Amino acid sequence: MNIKKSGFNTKLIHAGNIHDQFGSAIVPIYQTSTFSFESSEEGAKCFAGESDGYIYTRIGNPTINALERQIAALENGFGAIAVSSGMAAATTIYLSLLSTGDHIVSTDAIYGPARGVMEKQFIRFGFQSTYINTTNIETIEKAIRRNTKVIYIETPANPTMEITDLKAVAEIASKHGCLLVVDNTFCSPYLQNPLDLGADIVFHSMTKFINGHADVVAGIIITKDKTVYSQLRTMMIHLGCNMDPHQAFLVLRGLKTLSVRIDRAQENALKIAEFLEKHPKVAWLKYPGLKSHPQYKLGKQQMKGNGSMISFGLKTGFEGAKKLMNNVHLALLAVSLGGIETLIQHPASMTHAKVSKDDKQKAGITDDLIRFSVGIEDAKDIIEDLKQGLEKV
Ligand code: LCS
Repeated sequence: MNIKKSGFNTKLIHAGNIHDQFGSAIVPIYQTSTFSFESSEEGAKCFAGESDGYIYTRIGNPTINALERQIAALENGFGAIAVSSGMAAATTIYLSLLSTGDHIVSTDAIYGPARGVMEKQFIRFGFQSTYINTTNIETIEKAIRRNTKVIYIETPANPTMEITDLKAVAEIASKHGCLLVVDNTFCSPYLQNPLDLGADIVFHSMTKFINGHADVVAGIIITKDKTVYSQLRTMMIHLGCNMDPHQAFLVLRGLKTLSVRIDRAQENALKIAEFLEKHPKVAWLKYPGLKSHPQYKLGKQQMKGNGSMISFGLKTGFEGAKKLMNNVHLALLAVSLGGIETLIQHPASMTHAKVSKDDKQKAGITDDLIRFSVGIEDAKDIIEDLKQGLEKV
């Protein structure tokens, strides 16, 4: 059977599998740091790239490679590089694609540290960055400079839920000779495939939907072509931000149920978004599944589902948000997202706390914004929890 031609769910169950001497149904954990060679000649061939035998786990490992093959298949990419976290994916990409004096244009409302590392750390290496609202395509084109090498998009954006038109940005990137990088964490490969829309590189914090069980921190980068793949893999090996085999095993296990988890979570999310939007204490709400979302139509075109992330604000602002967060019991007051459990958090004081007040304001990360990651519990219980919490506001 040609797994590349099979459906998404079949790929989820079978794409990464290996055929070992025991007929293992599931990819085992090859918990070894190094691999022995049959002979010195064979060892030399492995190092010369003339044999694909394993050498050392930082460079490659059967459990990790199984996960890489599987995610590359799900994103329709040439290959994938598993790394220790989503931030390791972002920094490996920055360090691989940028040299001193190069410039990047990026979505302003991205995961806080992915912006912070550029503006506060990599500025020392001469990397330049401009953060803008990428929902406005003209703004992107205006921000491009002679030295712009990369356009970096997060859609839907964390935490504003704004959606950027990937096809339109891909056209601009290609016109200006830039590489398009997309952080696809909020969708997972089940809901959005940026490489099919023209992106060059996609990455995920697998800590979120892909693993989905709030027990692993991990990341992965997928590329459309071989040259960029080799460049990124070499950087990962040199930085040493490889994944661990046990981590890969857990992600492989979580991944198998990606579609059933997301189907359930987004079914819940729609009910919760409808409940919140009608609630008299709610001032505004952004959820891609509701017509009130400013890019509702675009979301329907480029995403295969609405996802399970909601952002909203109360009429009582930050004071009300604090009261709600302190009075929900089922939803955990915690950062992270995309897991089986419902989470609530306050981006302005938590995930995006280090973004300056001014930049937060410009990016729409307002003080009243509450981010809600809907889990797979019963929707009625999550709604009941919110209802009683809102009564205390
Ligand atoms: N990209 C996005 C969109 C994220 O939401 C995160 C983490 C990362 C990259 C970084 O991934 P990590 O290194 O944590 O695996 N987002 C978090 C959040 O919103 N709350 O806690 C972590």
